[in-house]
Amino acid sequence: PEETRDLRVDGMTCASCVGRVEKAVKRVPGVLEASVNLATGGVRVRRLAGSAGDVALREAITRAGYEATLLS
Ligand code: 9UX
Repeated sequence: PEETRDLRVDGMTCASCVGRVEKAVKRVPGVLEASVNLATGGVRVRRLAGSAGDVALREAITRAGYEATLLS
């Protein structure tokens, strides 16, 4: 089964930021899809249930140079 996580990402200001964040999150094992909403500063992640941990998601975004907060 799949599950969805929403995170807020601070520091994204342009389309390249969106690409960086999506690419970074998609590289986390178990992640199926990552889509950023630049207007809201959110990223919705679809992943295999019980795969990538929330910490791994946050760290991937942090390593890409942005601040991430898990919302749900
Ligand atoms: Mo362009 Mo977005 O440098 O940080 S990638 S504003």
